Amino acid sequence: MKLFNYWRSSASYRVRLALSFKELAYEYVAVNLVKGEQHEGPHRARNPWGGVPVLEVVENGKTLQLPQSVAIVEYLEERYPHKALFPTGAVERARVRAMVETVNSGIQPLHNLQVLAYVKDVAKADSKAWAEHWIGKGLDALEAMAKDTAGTYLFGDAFTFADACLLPQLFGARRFATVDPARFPTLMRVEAECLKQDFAQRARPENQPDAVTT
Ligand SMILES: N[C@@H](CCC(=O)N[C@@H](CS)C(=O)NCC(=O)O)C(=O)O
Repeated sequence: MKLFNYWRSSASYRVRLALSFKELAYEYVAVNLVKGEQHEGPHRARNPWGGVPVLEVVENGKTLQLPQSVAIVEYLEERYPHKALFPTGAVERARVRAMVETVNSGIQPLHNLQVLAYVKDVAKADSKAWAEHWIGKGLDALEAMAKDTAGTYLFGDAFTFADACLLPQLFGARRFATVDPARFPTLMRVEAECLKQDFAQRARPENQPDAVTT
């Protein structure tokens, strides 16, 4: 498998966490979002939307490219069910998916690079205030949901896809806003727990080959 991704991309970080948790080997291919490589021809062919992550897999002898982190992680879960990222039980799975979507559709798209550029340059609005507003609203919702479901992790005592969305979202949030630990005590506790694990450390943005940390 090849993962086309970028060290600082939160959607890429979700997939790295899933791959690392399931102990699946992959080739890391960097797509530099700051240089705009996501919009260039070769990458557009992999993902017409023009973004990362994209997972390249071989199925029945054919090489395929899968975009969208949630679709990728659901594929990995079905293809490699060991070390499950979802609980058993329809209601339990729905609760995990609800937390995933709170991040995937309720927070991250609203502070993505292209959206912030549009808010600033076309809508002529304060993109920082915009990002802070939507991040705060989404994390408040996640904190409230987690209060009901959390054990060691966001849902019970096993790491799930919800946790693999939380870590990147907090990482992304801190680039734009102050994340007040007192406002999100459950999220902070779960994040600290996850980051004790080697698999999570391996997936962290600063530990990727294309990371720029200076
Ligand atoms: N829903 C998509 C979101 C992908 C996404 O927003 N990717 C960002 C990085 S986290 C990106 O490639 N942005 C490039 C750009 O905005 O130009 C997913 O989960 O894969």
